[in-house]
Amino acid sequence: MNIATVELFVIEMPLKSPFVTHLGAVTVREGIIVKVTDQDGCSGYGEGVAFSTPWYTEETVKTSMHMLTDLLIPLLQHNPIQHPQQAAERFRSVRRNYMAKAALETALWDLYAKNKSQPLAKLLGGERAVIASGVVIATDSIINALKQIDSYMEEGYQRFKVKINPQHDITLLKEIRRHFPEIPLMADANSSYTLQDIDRLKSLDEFQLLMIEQPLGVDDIIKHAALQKELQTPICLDESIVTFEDAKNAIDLGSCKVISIKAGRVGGLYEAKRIHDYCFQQHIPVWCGGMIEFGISRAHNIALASLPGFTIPGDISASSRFWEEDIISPEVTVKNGVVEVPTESGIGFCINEKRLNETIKAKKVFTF
Ligand code: OSB
Ligand code: MG
Repeated sequence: MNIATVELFVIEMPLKSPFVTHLGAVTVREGIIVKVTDQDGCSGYGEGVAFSTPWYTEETVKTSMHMLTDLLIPLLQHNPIQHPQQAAERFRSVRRNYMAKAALETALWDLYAKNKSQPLAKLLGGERAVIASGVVIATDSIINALKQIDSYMEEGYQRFKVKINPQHDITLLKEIRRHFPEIPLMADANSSYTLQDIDRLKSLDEFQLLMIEQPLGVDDIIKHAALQKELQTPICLDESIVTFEDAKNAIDLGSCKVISIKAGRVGGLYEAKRIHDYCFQQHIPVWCGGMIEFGISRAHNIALASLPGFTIPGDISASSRFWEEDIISPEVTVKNGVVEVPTESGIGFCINEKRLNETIKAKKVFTF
């Protein structure tokens, strides 16, 4: 891979409506777009999915920019790589900082696939022509949750996820089940419970949730194993799984029955695929998580979710779920509950340059 330049763009866009969890509200999304261009003028794109503040993981836009600028991009300069996997392996000399790594690594995958004239989905081993689409409802108002479910049902979404916490769970789920007894429903706790809440968590079994996502500590796998033994509802881990080893340990210990895979959370597509492959072999279903992302990361998610082990609809919604206008063209759309996997090479979407330019706050260029 003959890299000529790497460009970083810090971008910012308001959400159509606030995304509310017990950890706070996201109203404006900052992100990083990585553009890697080779000596033939071909470009690959990646997206850094860390937030402005460290509410979901420890990374932020600023820490990602530091890692990319001062450590990760220099690891590629003067020492070319042949394949994106080599970048993933080389980045192991930098501890953690998975979202920063994924921003650059995913751009390399797009470029590599384009150079091979192959859809990224195919290159990763994807087999699906379409992927099932789910959507997240993140509001502290029960009325709004019901209204949102109603309108997302009309848009055809196949699976609904609500954010819960010990102050906002039983009443919310009761009301949802009263209005929508049959919908495929799950709940994401974003680590808001402890083992002391075990009776409360057990009482959620009556709502026939597909799964409960990350009920306990962000880096716990031990207590989740104890909890899973007591719950009928399958536990899905999100925050706790940041490496292949975490996924293996969680499965071996019985800490979860499902895993949400996010390329950003695990350092890129190479690690995401390794986790997928292990889960597939162990008959642990996986689904692709979301990060309130822009179109580039969304496109990478679509490619990843085309792999055979992604048997549960993920948090891959339409561009219009969050944005007035996305930075890719065409935008991601959901029709009859599915998103089409592009057949063009790379991520299979073009950049909406006009929209991207409107959103850029800062820019850095690195020449090789
Ligand atoms: O916990 O899955 C999560 C968004 C940002 C950070 C963490 C999470 C989420 C979501 C997915 O719930 C939202 C989406 O992009 O659809
Ligand atoms: Mg989650």
